[in-house]
Amino acid sequence: MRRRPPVPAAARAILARDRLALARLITKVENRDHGVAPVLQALYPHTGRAAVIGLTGPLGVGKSSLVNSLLQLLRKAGKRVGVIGVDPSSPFSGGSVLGDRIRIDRDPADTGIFFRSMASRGHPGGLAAATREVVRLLDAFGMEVVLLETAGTGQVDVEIGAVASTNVVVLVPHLGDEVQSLKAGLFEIADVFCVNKCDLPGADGAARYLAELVGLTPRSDAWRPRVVQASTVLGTGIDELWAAVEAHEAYLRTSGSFEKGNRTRLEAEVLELYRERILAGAVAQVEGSPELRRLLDEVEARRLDPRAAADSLYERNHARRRPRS
Ligand SMILES: Nc1nc2c(ncn2[C@@H]2O[C@H](COP(=O)(O)OP(=O)(O)O)[C@@H](O)[C@H]2O)c(=O)[nH]1
Ligand SMILES: [Mg+2]
Repeated sequence: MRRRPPVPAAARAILARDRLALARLITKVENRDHGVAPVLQALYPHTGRAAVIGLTGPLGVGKSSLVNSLLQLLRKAGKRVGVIGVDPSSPFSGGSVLGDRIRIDRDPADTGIFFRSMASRGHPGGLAAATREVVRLLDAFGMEVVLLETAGTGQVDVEIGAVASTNVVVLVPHLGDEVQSLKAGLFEIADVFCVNKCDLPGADGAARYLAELVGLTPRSDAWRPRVVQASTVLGTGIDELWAAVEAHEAYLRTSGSFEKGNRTRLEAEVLELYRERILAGAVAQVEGSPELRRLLDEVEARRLDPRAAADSLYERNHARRRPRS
């Protein structure tokens, strides 16, 4: 048997609920610093307990507000909660989805809450991998629930949706353009629909429309997505929303779907990490090489187009052992 390597200090700090250590490790994970590998390895046996709940939907529907409302509810129930905001909308500033427009009402001394925003820039294809690792850090830290907010741009939501075991798709009464986002794959990932802002007119109609759509759309499992109405302004429907999330989590456990989904998630993660390593290695292999410089000279002189240059690099460096057809 392989001897277990010693547990790194940073991993011990996470298990001891050291918030500063958690923040530092998250930064390393975000930067795809491979140095965290031994820490993640040591923490892995301490993970798998947190419920990971995604909230997604178009910008401005009230996801952050709902996260805030759910936080109050969960904290009252004594649950420790981690929140991750994944923000594809501000690629340049790396600004946060959480805690800027919507004030989170939290007691700074409350150690049962941890927030983090992650910008989606700088994760070429690896955003889900980074998010999964951050979730795992929060899980090892002892968070019982991790809420994952993504800011509604279709592909990113679907990608991040694959990280959560239950996904809430948030919409508002006047569906309008948002029906488009349902077409962009959000409908398929929804386990629960939340019609937020039900203090505005039209909520009943939107909920009925969604329920009808749910009834018409076949799913690969036996879960029938629930449709709930909520208003963070009135404070209504938050209990129902959480009850619907818990019902789905319970369904996953009793039906065996959790294990199946978990295996799918783990497969996606391993493959994504594999892709990330291959990419990094393959690019590093040619970066700054005389061959690349020579090709660039050709491209610059317009004797070769960029795509042909990339093809040439690929052919010479990575396709050698493949039999030619
Ligand atoms: N009328 C109404 N407005 C809400 C409700 N929940 C959130 N809002 C408002 O909707 C806007 C966007 O909320 P936010 O939580 O940032 O949405 P996000 O972009 O989906 O995270 C803010 O101005 C909120 O005050 C609600 O239940 N009713
Ligand atoms: Mg938000």
